[in-house]
Amino acid sequence: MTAADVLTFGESLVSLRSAGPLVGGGALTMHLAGAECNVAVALARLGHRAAWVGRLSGDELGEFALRQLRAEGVLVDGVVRDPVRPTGLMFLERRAADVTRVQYHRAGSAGSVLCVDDLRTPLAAGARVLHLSGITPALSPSARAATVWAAETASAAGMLVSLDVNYRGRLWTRDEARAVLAPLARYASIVIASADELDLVGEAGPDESAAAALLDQGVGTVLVKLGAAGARAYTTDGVLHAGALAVTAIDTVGAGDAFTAGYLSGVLDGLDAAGSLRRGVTLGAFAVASGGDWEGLPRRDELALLDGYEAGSTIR
Ligand code: KDG
Repeated sequence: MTAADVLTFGESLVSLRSAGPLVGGGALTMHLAGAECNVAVALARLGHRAAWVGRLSGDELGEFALRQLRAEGVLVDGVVRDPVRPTGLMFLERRAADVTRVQYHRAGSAGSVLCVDDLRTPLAAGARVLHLSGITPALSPSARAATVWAAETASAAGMLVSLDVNYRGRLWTRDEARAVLAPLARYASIVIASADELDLVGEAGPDESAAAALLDQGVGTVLVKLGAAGARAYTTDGVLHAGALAVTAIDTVGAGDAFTAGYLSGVLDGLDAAGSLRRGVTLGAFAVASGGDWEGLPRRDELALLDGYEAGSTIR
C-alpha cells in the first residue's frame, strides 16, 4: 500500500433515488453514496491520490460500490469485503421539488462494523491528510473506536486531520454526537461544520465565538458552510468569506462533501485559505448544479467552467 494525499474511511452506501414520493412506488435509480467516499471521488477527479477504506458486502451491491470507486480512480487497496453482512442502503426520496427525505437501511451493515484493525495498514502507509466525518462514529462502537484511534494516531504522526461534523439526526442524538465529536475535534487541524453543527464540536453561540473557542484549543482552520450564502473560514489571521457561485440548484445532497474536498484540494495544492475556500465553494456549486452526490463534480480542467456562467449556456 502506498501513501495517499488524503486517506478517508467510513461507510459507502448504495443510494436509491426516487423522482417522487416513495409511497407511490415507481422507478429508483442506483448510485454510490457516503460522505467520505464522496470526498474521495471529488479529490480523485481533481488528480489527487485519494484512498477510501471501509467494509463492503461480498455481493453485487458491494461489487457495484467498489467498481464505482475504482472507476473514479479512488485507491481501494484497504477495502474489506464482508461475506455475510449487507452493504447499507439509503433511500433518497424527492418528496417535493425542494425537499428530499432520507431513509436508511444500514443497521448491521458491513460498513457499520468497521474497526481499528481495518485502519492499521492504511494509516501506517501514511497520507498528508486524514479526513474524518462525524457520521462514522455514529455507526457502531467499533466504528467509533476506529475513528478516535485514527484521529489520535494520525495527529501523533504529524498528519493533518480534517473533521467534517456531518451531524445525522437519524443516527444519534445531538447530545450523543457532542460527547464524541467535541473530544474528536481536539485532534483536528481543520474542522468543517454547518452553522447549526458548531455547538457539537465547540461551545454554543454565534459562529464567531464557537470558531474562536475551537481556534483557542488548537484547531488551525474552522470552515462554516452557509449553503446558498457560501462559506466562511476562521483562522488565527481572521475571517474570510466566499460567496456561493450562482447556479441553478438541482440537488443539494453531497454539496457539503464537495465543498470539503475542494478546500482540501486547495490545501494540497498549496493555495492560501482564500484560494482553498474559493475551490471549496466552486466544488459545492458543481454538486448543487447536478444530480447525484458526486456525479457532476469537475475534473481539474473543468474547474473554471462555472465562472461567469450564464443560465442556459451551451459551450460549442
Ligand atoms: O453528504 C451526503 C451523504 O450524507 C450521503 O451520501 C450519505 O454519508 C451519508 C450519510 O450517512 O448520510
